[in-house]
Amino acid sequence: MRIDKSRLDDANKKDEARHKDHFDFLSNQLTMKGCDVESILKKLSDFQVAIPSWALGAGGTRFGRFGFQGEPSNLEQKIDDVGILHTLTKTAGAISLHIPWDVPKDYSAIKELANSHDIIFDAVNSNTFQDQKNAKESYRFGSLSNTNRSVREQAIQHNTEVIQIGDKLGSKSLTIWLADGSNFPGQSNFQTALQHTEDSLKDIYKTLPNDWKLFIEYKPYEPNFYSTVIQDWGTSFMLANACGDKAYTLVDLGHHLPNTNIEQIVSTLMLKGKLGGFHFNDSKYGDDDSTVGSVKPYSLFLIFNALVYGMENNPQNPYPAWMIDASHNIKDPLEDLIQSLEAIQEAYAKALLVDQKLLTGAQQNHDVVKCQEILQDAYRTDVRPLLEKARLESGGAINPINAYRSLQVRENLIDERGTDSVASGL
Ligand code: LRH
Ligand code: MN
Ligand code: MN
Repeated sequence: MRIDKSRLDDANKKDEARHKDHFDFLSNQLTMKGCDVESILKKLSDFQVAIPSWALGAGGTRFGRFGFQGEPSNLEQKIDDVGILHTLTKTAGAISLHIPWDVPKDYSAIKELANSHDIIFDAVNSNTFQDQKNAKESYRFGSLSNTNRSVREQAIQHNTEVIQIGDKLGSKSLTIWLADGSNFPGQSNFQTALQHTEDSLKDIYKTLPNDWKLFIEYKPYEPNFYSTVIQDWGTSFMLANACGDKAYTLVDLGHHLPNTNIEQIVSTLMLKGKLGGFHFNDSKYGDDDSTVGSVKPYSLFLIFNALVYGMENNPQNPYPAWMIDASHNIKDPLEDLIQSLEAIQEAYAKALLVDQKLLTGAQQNHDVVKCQEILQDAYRTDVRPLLEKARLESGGAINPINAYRSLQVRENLIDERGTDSVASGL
């Protein structure tokens, strides 16, 4: 289904007067403080976040999965769903595919479909954490780190095939996340596992087209519960350096032990020009993959403050690839993604309000109180009217959740796809 522009305009009419009132008030306040509102609006509309093809259906846990009616059951329907998100939010202009969950059958038809929704193909993701049908070797004891050469070769080969698939779609990056590790002390030799991983990554890197990037994702635990080969940003950074200039670290917000200072990691990586990609989600305990900003919105703001600083001051770092990596066990996945997109834009807008010059001055004067005041003044500002304005000017919805509900998008999807469609993925 596609959202009809005139119906969206009608939905917006209900919110228009309130929006104008709120925006005018905020815009005056910000202008009086010396903010350039127009430039903030432009940055907000330019900010696009890729939607992972695996987040469009209901996720699950090892204890069970509760399906969601009207889920997309093929790649075409997933792209249509991202189209819906993009029409409403104007922030979801890209999709990220996981291979082999979402291998296109007809490449030109898929590209045409994505194009018709104004969607591009962001990073492609390889999967060596599950055994694939008819595969010769098993990843039970690891993939790129496996002690068995033919398992490593199969995993390397899979990654080069993923690059070829991405290349046909216009993707420009490959994300590798390895589940490799061990479950029990003594099971694996840390040095051998790391060396094999580095050698395998270098083999994959050799096959990367010149204008591509390789993103190396890290994670401290799960599915392995004793050790993970690429457990932290330092290991990823080291491996990226060993591969070369086109290799970068990818930060997934859920892949840190509790209370890790992620904004500091972001700053270090950007200073060294090695922050390549970003996976947004939120968590209370571990890799919970909850809605972005639902648990720790202040942390998200502090991370964005580091990102904005890096984007403005670190020309050595490429513009990062943004993606949501979340899973929705009980919510409507599309509503959840709309909430995530809103939280991302909100944290970004707040970070853009931080007066960096004033902050640097306060830091140099060791005025600790002032430093905190500057950050919290930005954080406490209700920036939602800015988001509404940016969306409205790009042709989206003033309030995407309200529009989604009043246009009965889910009901229409259920009519089209039925009540028991099932999405592929986790
Ligand atoms: C691992 C991860 C990684 C995978 C995705 C499905 O936890 O974050 O990015 O590709 O989840
Ligand atoms: Mn991830
Ligand atoms: Mn994860």
